[in-house]
Amino acid sequence: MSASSKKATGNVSLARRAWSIRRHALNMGKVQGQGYIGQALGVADVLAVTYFHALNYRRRDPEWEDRDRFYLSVGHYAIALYAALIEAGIIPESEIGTYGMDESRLPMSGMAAYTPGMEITGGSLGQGLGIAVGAALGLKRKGNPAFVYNMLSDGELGEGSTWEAVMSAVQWKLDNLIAVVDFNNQQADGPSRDALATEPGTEQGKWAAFGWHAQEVEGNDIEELVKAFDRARLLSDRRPRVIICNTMMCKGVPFLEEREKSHFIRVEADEWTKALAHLDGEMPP
Ligand SMILES: Cc1ncc(C[n+]2csc(CCOP(=O)(O)OP(=O)(O)O)c2C)c(N)n1
Ligand SMILES: [Mg+2]
Repeated sequence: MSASSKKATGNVSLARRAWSIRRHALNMGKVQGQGYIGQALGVADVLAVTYFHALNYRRRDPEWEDRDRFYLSVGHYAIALYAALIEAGIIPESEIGTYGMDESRLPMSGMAAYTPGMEITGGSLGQGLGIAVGAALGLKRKGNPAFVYNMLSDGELGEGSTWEAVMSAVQWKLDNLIAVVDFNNQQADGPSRDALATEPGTEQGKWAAFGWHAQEVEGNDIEELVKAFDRARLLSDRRPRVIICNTMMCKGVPFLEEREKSHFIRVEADEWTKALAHLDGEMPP
């Protein structure tokens, strides 16, 4: 792990951060008995590296002008982002019990106006990267050194608007833009690769062919993620960058990992207890 990641995480390891993100997500899911828990468990390692290694932000001043922006395109991943924002100290842990309730700042589908640290309202899939392109261009023109990170899902790679944004980012030489794809190979109806195949070639090859600096990594391997995030940030050419993260839905809770379909899951009351007990038994140092 690099020195900068130690600075960002204090004495807490990134593995422990990811573990806590999973735990916060399960505790929120438990409130409603259902939700997009598979995504939160799957992307927890990526979010730990994002929030505790890569992003520059101020916990007590989430709107600090020079902060790096993190744009979540996938509104239904809100539970994952809330878990990261709770771990980052931007949302108090005491709000977990309000998840999905009327008047809560943590609605099941993310709303930027409700939640500190949630920069955009995603959910209409395929819009996030276009918003990120506009923001990256605006920051550049203002001379602001911040980076824009956009987390998008593999399902969003089937949207034409995503590829318009991909081309625009190259046109504008947005070297302050980093796309992070959560490639869990799942969509609402089944595997993404069955919905719109990438062949011939690979996902990485496709982004590279459009002119992006493209990396593909094991998205549940923290060391690999740290290296890829560092490389994306420190690159000295003027291309936008993408990190395609191959993740496993429900990662970290074996009996949920085995489920064939995890887009939206219902979990019995005793299973939440079982899932949390499993995590408790695996707490990293
Ligand atoms: C433009 C648009 N079309 C359709 C939907 C409905 N929808 C919500 S989630 C989802 C699945 C998209 O794939 P992905 O984000 O990869 O799903 P996951 O990995 O979370 O299962 C769809 C089609 C939407 N929100 N926006
Ligand atoms: Mg998916």
